[in-house]
Amino acid sequence: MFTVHSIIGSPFGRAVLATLIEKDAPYRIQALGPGAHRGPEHIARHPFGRVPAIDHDGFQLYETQAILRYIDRILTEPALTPDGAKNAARMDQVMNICDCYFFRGVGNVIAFERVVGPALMGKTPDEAAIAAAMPAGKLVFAELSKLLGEAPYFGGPKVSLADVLVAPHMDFFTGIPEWNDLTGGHENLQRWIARMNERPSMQATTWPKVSAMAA
Ligand SMILES: N[C@@H](CCC(=O)N[C@@H](CS)C(=O)NCC(=O)O)C(=O)O
Repeated sequence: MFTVHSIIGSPFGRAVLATLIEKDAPYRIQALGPGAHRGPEHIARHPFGRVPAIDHDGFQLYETQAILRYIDRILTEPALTPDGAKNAARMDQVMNICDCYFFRGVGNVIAFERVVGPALMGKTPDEAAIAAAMPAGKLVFAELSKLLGEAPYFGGPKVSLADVLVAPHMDFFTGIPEWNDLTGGHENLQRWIARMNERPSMQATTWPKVSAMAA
């Protein structure tokens, strides 16, 4: 049994849940209340005060990429790491782009201001912050589109950890006014997120579904 400590709405937390669902693994969500990720109980689990963190039969782990790779190593079917060094390297590259350039500076500004802040804190979007983040967003979307090319998934013909990590971040953007500007000319990304959103792992981990599971 995997226990996933997360905040409802966290795209990293959603990536862990989606990976567990792709593997048909048993899990439960331990949702943290407002501010609890900075409280002593969670800091003991994750000294940097972030989510997600998992507990797997007493083994504790934080950092989403490490968690996804751990799950893929211990539950080997279906494999979520591509065969072949080049496709595996593309998967790794896209996962790092997600963490270093997509979430940081783009997702945590634009998706936060448009979706997460209003939903969780009743915040009014900071339009100036969104506008300032758009050049970085356009670069990230252009690069992801280039790396995806005509392949169905970032690691090639089969879904991989890269897709499961990026999709929850990208999904926030599909319903916001910036979507067309960010994906204009990158129709392969639009097709890719539609393909990902058809997967049971994404359908089972929408914000309302995770809220209901955590209740
Ligand atoms: N590198 C971390 C990033 C996790 C992260 O930034 N999570 C966000 C939620 S999506 C968080 O915990 N935010 C709370 C905060 O920054 O106070 C990972 O991959 O797990």
